[in-house]
Amino acid sequence: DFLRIDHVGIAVADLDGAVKFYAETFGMHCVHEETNEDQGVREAMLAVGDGSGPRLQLLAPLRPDSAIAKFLDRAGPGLQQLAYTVADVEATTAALRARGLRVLYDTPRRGTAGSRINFVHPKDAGGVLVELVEPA
Ligand code: V0V
Repeated sequence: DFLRIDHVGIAVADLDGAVKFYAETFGMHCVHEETNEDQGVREAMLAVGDGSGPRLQLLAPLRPDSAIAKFLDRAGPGLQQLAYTVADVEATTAALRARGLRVLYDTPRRGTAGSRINFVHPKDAGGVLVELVEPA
């Protein structure tokens, strides 16, 4: 089951520049930064307000063949994904597959801060790349 919105992911070309823009323009600060070689991203998590709600994830590509680099080439910077917190990523994957949706990985991969993640193909979810996040 989907428990809540975990984060909203935004593709950016320049991570440091984007973090600075969000801080200076919207007063949001970075609470976590990490490089994920498997996903080919450098990412920053920003808290909104008191940080109790969903976060904003800024995603910059590490390499030209990464999902974020392809997204930037095709669509330019902007909203790339909507991520939901789930209790059990394998169970949610099985339930969505049973409903005929394509979930990308056979085995969950490593996401932010040791979470386990998977993705629903955007063509099977109304044009939205849906990420499933089981927190560490
Ligand atoms: C592609 N499409 C999208 C989209 N990416 N639509 C909405 N939102 C997106 N983000 C559309 C695209 O416009 C094409 O539509 C069609 O999908 C192409 O599908 P495809 O040929 O199967 O695939 P690609 O090569 O465009 O790749 C799309 C997928 C790829 C979703 C398969 O981006 C992927 O594997 N994403 C999962 C991994 C990821 O996004 N990692 C970065 C975040 P038309 O033109 O045919 O109509 S890492 C992360 O979130 C972490 C670490 C974390 O949260 O912990």
